[in-house]
Amino acid sequence: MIRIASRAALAAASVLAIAAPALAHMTFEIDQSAPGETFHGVLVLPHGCDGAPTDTVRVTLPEGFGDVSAEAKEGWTLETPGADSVLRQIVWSGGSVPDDGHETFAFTGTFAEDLPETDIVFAVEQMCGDVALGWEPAVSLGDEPADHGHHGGDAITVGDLELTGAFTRATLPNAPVGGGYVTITNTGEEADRLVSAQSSFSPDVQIHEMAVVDDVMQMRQLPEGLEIPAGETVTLAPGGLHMMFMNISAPFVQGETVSVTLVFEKAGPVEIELAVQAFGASGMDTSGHKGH
Ligand SMILES: [Cu+2]
Repeated sequence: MIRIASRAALAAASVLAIAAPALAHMTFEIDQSAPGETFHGVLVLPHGCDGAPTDTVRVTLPEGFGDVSAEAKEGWTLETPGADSVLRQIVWSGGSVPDDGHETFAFTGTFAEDLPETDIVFAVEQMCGDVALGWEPAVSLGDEPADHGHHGGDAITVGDLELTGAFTRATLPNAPVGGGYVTITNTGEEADRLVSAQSSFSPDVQIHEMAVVDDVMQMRQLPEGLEIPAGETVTLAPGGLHMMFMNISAPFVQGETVSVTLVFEKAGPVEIELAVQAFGASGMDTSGHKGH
């Protein structure tokens, strides 16, 4: 079904776009709402997929978000869910946003009256050909601002290393792989190195980077591990460096945790708990992997 948003909504989106800062992450222009309220969501593309232009933006709507319409964009095909659709997604496809273009994608809907006053996450998939990036912009339905930090609990310290914000994302029932993300700060005088990782969820947890090969961004294993330079912070995050749980033994379920032991050359082993966030982008976990 194709729907065209009102002229007023388009104008509002354009005005907001001018004020948009260059974002490192995809967030909503306005991320505050409340149960029972109508929400106008304006997403700003932070960048393309490491150089490649964006050709599809797919928003998976959370439970309790209804009466949805979306802004039609010239040069793009727009699909919005019908009233009885099982798959509740808004998809803009067939267009092109260059890597340095901060284009906006806007939609409107209403949050149900009975939703809790917490953060509501919209899973957004940004596709550039075969490559996908996953984003989880959140809207706060309470008094607290929406949390974009993926806080997975308190900081864990091992040797000179401090680990914070450990998380992963829920996987689909038959997904073969899952990702893992954490921020590692080296407060010491010497470089350390993440050499391996082990988890009961996977027989083979690898350390991956994103790299452009023949103009296509791919994930690839870092066989030598990952250096954590002295005095610096290294962030494993969707779209960049990450742990990759190969052949996972069970799906990652939102709200649960996945424990993993990271082994550092100098600091030694440390077990951390990855908080499982909402399902993000299935394409990111598979389409970027060539040769697994
Ligand atoms: Cu990977």
